[in-house]
Amino acid sequence: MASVIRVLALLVATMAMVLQVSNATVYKVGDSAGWTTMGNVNYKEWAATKTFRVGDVIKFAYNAQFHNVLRVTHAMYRSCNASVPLESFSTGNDTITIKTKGHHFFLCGVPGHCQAGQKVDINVRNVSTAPTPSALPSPTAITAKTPAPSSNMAAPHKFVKGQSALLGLTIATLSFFVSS
Ligand SMILES: [Cu+2]
Repeated sequence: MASVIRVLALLVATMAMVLQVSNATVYKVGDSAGWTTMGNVNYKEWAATKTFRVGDVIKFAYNAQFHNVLRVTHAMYRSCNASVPLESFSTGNDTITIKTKGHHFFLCGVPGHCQAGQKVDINVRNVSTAPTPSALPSPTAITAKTPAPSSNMAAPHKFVKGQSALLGLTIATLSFFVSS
C-alpha cells in the first residue's frame, strides 16, 4: 500500500514538474470543433477551462471560405462590431502567439457569425516564467523520468542507518521537492 502511495506521489510530482517546465502551449480554439458556427460551440466555456499564459499559441482552424479571425477591442467584441479590427487573419489555419497578459478579443467578421457566438475572449492572467529551450518534454521523457526519483529517494534511507536520521529526512524531503 505504501509503495502505491509513493508511486502516486511520484506521478503527481512528475506531472507538476511537466506542467511547470512546459510552456508555449498551443490552444486550438474550440478543440476538435475548431472555429465555427456549427454545433453551437461555447467559446466562453472553452476559454474558461484553459489557463492561458504569455507565450502560448492560440490556433484558429476553420474553412477560410466561410470564416475569418479578427482581433478587436473589448467594446467591438461585446457589440460584435467587425468594422475596424486591430488585426485580421484569414488563412484558415491562423496561429497567434500571445505576447501580453490581459484580454485578447477575437471574433469572426462574417455577418451574423459573431452574433451566433463565434467570438472568444482569451484572458491571460499570469505572465509566464522565462522560457527554457529544454521545454516541452515528450511522453517518452515523462515515462523515463518516473523511476528516477524513486532511486533518489531510496538513497537517503541507506544514509539514515549510518548517519543522522534528521539529515537523511532533510535530504529525502529536498530531493522530493527538487524532483517536483
Ligand atoms: Cu464565421
